[in-house]
Amino acid sequence: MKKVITYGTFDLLHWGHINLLKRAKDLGDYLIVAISTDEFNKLKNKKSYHSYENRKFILESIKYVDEVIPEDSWEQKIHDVINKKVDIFVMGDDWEEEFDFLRAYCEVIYLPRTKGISTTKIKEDLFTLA
Ligand code: C2G
Repeated sequence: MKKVITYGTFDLLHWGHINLLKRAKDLGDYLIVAISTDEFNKLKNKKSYHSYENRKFILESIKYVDEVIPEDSWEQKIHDVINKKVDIFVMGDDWEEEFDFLRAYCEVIYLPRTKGISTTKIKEDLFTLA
């Protein structure tokens, strides 16, 4: 069984996220998503609209996702890859090269980001619509 892992906040879930999750799952048989906790979001200077619990609940309902774990530090990735016996680490290419150190432990694939949508764009568009 080929195991894939990816990390993110996944706030205000949109089709760009789904496109990432679908392509990540298509690379293997089992997809783990490490979703940023509210505390870790602070370290990323991100404030998500949905709480960790609700973002986890939403992600667990997606057919491409097999397991959701918390992401609460930058340092956990090697631990996760080893302990979860991950074969492929996947991220959108806005993170290109950032996680190449993981190549010592698993395959690293950066997938093209989906153009025209982002959580920031949703917030901005709604603000102007209000
Ligand atoms: N993404 C995408 N296309 C978009 C928007 C997002 O492919 N239009 C991808 C991102 O590249 C990322 C994933 O969807 O791989 C989740 O995006 P975010 O929730 O914004 O994740 P981020 O805050 O970048 O967190 O340790 C890694 C970090 O936790 C990544």
